[in-house]
Amino acid sequence: MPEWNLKRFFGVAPLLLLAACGSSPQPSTQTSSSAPAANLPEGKVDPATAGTISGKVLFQGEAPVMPVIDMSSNPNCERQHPTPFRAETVVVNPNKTLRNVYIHIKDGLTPARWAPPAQTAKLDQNGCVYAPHMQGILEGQDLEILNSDPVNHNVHAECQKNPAWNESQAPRAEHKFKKFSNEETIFPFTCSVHPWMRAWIGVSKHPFFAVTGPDGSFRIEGVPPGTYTVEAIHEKLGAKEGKLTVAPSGAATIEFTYGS
Ligand SMILES: [Cu+2]
Repeated sequence: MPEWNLKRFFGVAPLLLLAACGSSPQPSTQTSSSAPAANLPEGKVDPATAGTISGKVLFQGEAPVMPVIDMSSNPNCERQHPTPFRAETVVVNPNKTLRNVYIHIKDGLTPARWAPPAQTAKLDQNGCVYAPHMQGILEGQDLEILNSDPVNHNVHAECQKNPAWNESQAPRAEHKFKKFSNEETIFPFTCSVHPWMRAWIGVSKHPFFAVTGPDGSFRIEGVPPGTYTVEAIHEKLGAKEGKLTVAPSGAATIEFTYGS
């Protein structure tokens, strides 16, 4: 399971990222904070006062049954899935929580320029499925795109706040390295060869984001004390937000509830 953590910033681990494949893109949702970047102070975390934001994304009602993806048009894709692969547009975990929800601080942070981590984020194409299905990256962070498959893919970054691009990638070709300079939550990656392939990326100005995993929980470490608007964004079920206050060295919690 790919995992990106914020060790560089906070010395603690973190974020849950999961692989999958989905369908039906939604319009991008743009976050609010926008300040001229060049003159901003460098973002720093003071470990003496930093706190955490954690919580869960719940799902009420009957979990939708995702369709099995028909990969019969390409046996090299199909044979990589011994059991039928289902779309992961809406993934409800066994504990009635929702996976692949992008959570971020939408508002309330002191404007700052956060340096991207040296660590690359990764997006793989494996079994003709993008993995991870949903992830967050920082503005300016390298996104390393792999094709682990024996087939051609065509990676299409369908951004709106960043220049969109569409490039083929041959089987086990050299990895692509891409950056996104503008905050954008969230936009899809598609593949022009395999219409079922879809991943989502949230580009953040700051490192305070997470993605819910197989237990529906999330945790954001190293948060400066303050009062924040926290937003949850699901690719199909949309955005929700809530407010909370992180006390010095405090642990704030928040829950979001979606339903069918
Ligand atoms: Cu493809």
